[in-house]
Amino acid sequence: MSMAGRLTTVIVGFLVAVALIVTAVAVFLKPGTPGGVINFTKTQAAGAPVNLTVQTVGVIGFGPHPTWVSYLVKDPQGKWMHTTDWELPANTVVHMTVDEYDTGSPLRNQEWGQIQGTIGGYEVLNGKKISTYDSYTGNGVGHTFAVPTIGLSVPLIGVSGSATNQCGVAPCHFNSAHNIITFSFKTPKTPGNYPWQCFVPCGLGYYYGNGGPMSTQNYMGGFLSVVAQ
Ligand SMILES: [Cu+2]
Repeated sequence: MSMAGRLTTVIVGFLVAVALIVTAVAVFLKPGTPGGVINFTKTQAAGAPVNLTVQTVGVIGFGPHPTWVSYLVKDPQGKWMHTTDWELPANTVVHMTVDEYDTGSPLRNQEWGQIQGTIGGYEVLNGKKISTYDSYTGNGVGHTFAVPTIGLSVPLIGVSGSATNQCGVAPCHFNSAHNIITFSFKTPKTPGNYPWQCFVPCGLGYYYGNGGPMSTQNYMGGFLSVVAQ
């Protein structure tokens, strides 16, 4: 092969490699589309705690309802997925982290400001333990993470509405205004589908705020699919 031919082969090979890498990175960064269940039962030894990381966003920015509020979840490979059905082992501690990117407001029902059903009865808000949150102070509450059948209810504190670095398209990252909320809870002993939801009527533009994302799978509610170990 001539020098020019070899050079062309090397350049074409290099460009193909770059294109493959760029595509792989783009696919990884783009959130997964809804559907199916994200399985958290295989990433740790039986009986070991599960680490579950989710984010709440004020505007999802893509898909059939780009203006809706939503939850996203980080799958065991570290990719953000737009799926709210999570498979978890029964009778197991879940260490949950919520990256909260939405603004908040005073709660219609102050009961939702109580942290209930977590191990120790508290959540950790940006490194500080709290057992209740007065939504008339600070930035108010954006959403709650609640599993009524196991008595779990955790307020997710909003970010400042005047922050200039609001997240516009999910998945959001720490360069946007956010709060980090952590807490732990134990999954039930009995396998089954346990519904979880947000109780803050955050479906803006819908009747009493309870339509749209509040009543649609993969936005403000989903299931803990609890399976035997
Ligand atoms: Cu909500």
